[in-house]
Amino acid sequence: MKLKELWKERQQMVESALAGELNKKSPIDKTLTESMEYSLMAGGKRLRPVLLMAAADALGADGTKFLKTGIAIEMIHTYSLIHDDLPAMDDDDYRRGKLTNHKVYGAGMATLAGDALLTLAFEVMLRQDGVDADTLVKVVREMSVAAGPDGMVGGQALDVESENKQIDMDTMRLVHMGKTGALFRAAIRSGATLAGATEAQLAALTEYADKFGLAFQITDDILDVIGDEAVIGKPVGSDEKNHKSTYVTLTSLEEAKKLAQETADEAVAALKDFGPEADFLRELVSYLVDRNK
Ligand code: GRG
Repeated sequence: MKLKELWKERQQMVESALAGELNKKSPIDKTLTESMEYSLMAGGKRLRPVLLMAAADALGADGTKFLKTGIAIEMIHTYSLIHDDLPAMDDDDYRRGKLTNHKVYGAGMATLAGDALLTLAFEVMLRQDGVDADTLVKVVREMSVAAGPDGMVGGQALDVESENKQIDMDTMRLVHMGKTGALFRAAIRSGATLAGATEAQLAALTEYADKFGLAFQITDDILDVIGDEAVIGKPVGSDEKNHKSTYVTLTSLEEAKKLAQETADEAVAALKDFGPEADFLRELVSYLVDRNK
């Protein structure tokens, strides 16, 4: 099956499984459920669950068996977006093409919707069937470390502290490794762990994940600039919303494009010992670097 078809098929599985989790609830508070559903079902790319399943596929397993863990990581990701958009953080009005959660439900309810998605994610994860308890504990640990102070929240905190400051490349890398990289890494390592990866396979897939995260971030920075130039004619490096340092502002547009391609090639090279079962992972990283939104 071609990349786009497989991605679409898996995305649809994620959509149904997420909807199923929310429908099951007979909630204490209906508005909270609505607010969670509003952001969760707002049509993200579902990249993290798709990666989780693809990592398991790469080891010859059927990745769809691990859909439950996939939707759990999507819940963690959605929580982070809701909180990132809050007035106390980025104060954004739009996300995934819709008004942000706090614009619709208020900052208090949006905070709670994020909290609820984060905690629900761990309960859902523990309902992953077909794996032994030791494996499940490893996955839960992987996810908690990735989402917490040594991962996503740590990266976000460093980002908040770096606002309106000139930061160097090392600090920016630390921000991205936490904010963006940690969940990609957890998605791929969890999929691999669920599928029974050996130490060597896990190490290779971790290398792929880290290169994937970096290539994704550099591309995001490039698209930010290209989008601004195309839409409002701003010159490169002039996005002063938060005086943010990006791969483009710290190097140049050309350098950033080169780095994104090199990093994507390194991600593919990390999979050299895998067979055709890993083709989806190989194609996905190239597709993301070449994307235009
Ligand atoms: C509030 C704890 C906390 C963390 C926030 C995710 C995040 C950290 C901030 C969002 C801002 C941002 C642009 C982060 C960098 C990359 C990123 C996570 C982009 C969004 O991911 P996609 O493209 O989004 O997978 P969709 O909507 O497709 O799911």
